[in-house]
Amino acid sequence: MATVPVRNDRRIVLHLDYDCFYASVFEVEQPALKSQPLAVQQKQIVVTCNYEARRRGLFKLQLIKDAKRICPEVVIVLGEDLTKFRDASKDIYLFIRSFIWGGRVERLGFDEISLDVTEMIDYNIGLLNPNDLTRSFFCLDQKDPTVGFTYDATSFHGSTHPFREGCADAPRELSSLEMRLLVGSHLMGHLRSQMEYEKGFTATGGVHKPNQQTTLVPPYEPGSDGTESNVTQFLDNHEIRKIPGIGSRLAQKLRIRVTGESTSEKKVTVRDIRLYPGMGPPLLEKTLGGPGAAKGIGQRIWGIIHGVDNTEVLEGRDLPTQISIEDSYGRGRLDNVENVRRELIVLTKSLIRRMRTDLLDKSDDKGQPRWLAHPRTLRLSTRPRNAPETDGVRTYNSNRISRSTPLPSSIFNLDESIDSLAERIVRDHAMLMFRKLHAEKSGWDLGLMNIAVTNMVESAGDQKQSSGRDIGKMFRQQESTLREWTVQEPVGQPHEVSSDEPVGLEETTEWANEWEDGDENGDGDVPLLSVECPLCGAAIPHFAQQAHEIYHASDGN
Ligand code: TTP
Ligand code: MG
Repeated sequence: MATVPVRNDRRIVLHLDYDCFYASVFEVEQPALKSQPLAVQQKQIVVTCNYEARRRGLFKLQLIKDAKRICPEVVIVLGEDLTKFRDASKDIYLFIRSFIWGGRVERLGFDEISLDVTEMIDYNIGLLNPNDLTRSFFCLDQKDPTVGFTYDATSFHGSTHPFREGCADAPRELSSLEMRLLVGSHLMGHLRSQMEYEKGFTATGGVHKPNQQTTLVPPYEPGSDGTESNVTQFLDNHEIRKIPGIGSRLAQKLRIRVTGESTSEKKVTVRDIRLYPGMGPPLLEKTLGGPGAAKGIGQRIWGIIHGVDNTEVLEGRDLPTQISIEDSYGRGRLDNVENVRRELIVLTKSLIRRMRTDLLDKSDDKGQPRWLAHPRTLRLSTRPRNAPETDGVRTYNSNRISRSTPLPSSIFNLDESIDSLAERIVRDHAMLMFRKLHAEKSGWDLGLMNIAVTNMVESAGDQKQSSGRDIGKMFRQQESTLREWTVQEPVGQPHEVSSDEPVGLEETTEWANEWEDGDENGDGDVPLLSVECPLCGAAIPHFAQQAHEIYHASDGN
């Protein structure tokens, strides 16, 4: 059998998932809602509901009409406008990040964060007094030993899996992985309580929801007597789709591999995959690899189903790497040019509004607001519907096609109204891209359109221009050399649908380091665009440009 990947046990990474996030945003605004069953509606769907509603039988992604039938007293609020969720998400993220040394705090979507707290744990392990663990002090600030909280280091904060009693009479080796996890569990407890106290939001650490935390304790390796590791015991019965990092398309390919059926809806568990004859990284690579798949996907998924994920938690950025707005359209709604143009204007207005919210620094109230970053590329993507087959069945096309063009600099003009800017950008740019994607005047029927600004370049701050050269600007001047390009996304597993899948209006702001499932979000498949450095000629992907600028600025090369 293939060997299990080696886990980096030096790291302690905490993971937080906020409870019923969109619903909580409304509850924080109006606390009276807390005691009522509350559902958040997008299109005809409950995107989330609070736990009072869940107690009465409601659940995420239920149809509104079913929710009303099951719980007629449900309070329904509209959640189409994502602004308040985005703002709350950013606020909580910055709050949590302010506690963490080294800033390795990564947002995964709106309501999940990973925190690499290794340095804080190592330091605090060093402060433990082995003779009196019950009155330990967790120091949150190396410069000020009085900042922190007291805790009992003889037992875990929250639950453990499997259940573990405190260890007062069975002291652990202080430097052991288990002790480090124990100290980490207290930090997690502190962060969760601070977040609730200061911001009004509860979160779950680990798996048991809501407002709880669980530490999966060692041993993480199988015993010499053949006993399974706690990781395997925990993961084995889970359906593969439930494992973070295995999205719907990967899960479908795995199901087909294991069941031997060309389409399969059968429940397949982690154990089914793990013990499938011949299973290991090469077979996973063969099953899941291919155009558009992440490199080394076999190795990565093999690690994940063994509970090993050594992906680094990267430092969060304050600026997104791209912003995109999309909507889905029922059959027949986007089958002529005039409707397309009208919808593009709607999307482009949202896009400009979002750019002005996320990319403008308005803190300097004396002068003009300043653009913190300039995206350089405008991208249009569409998802055409497949024509019906000869038997009349229409297969679902999950592939998007895209075209990009340099972003017109007029989009940064703050004197022009959003309405007139949007009309001009659609007329002069988006419609041209659209015609290149769909040369035929009709005969297509689009299920989705997405307009995005990508290829973000942060504006050089004053301190970074010490060499007198603004190479950020020089990079930007290369816009003219950026050629248009078309991406055909990799072919997924088409599945038959009887009606259009209900998808809400989606605004996506992508942050560096976003978890790339490679399948849920079409954007993940678009290759990174590199730009030649005007000074040294190296090909620099957009996310590395700022670091490269600093490199040149600092050594004077
Ligand atoms: P989740 O973390 O899946 O859900 P949640 O935070 O509401 O509930 P839980 O307590 O179970 O974690 O998603 C976070 C938010 O994302 C959720 O509040 C609403 C939104 N969302 C969508 O927009 N579309 C979706 O398909 C899902 C599942 C969630
Ligand atoms: Mg959540």
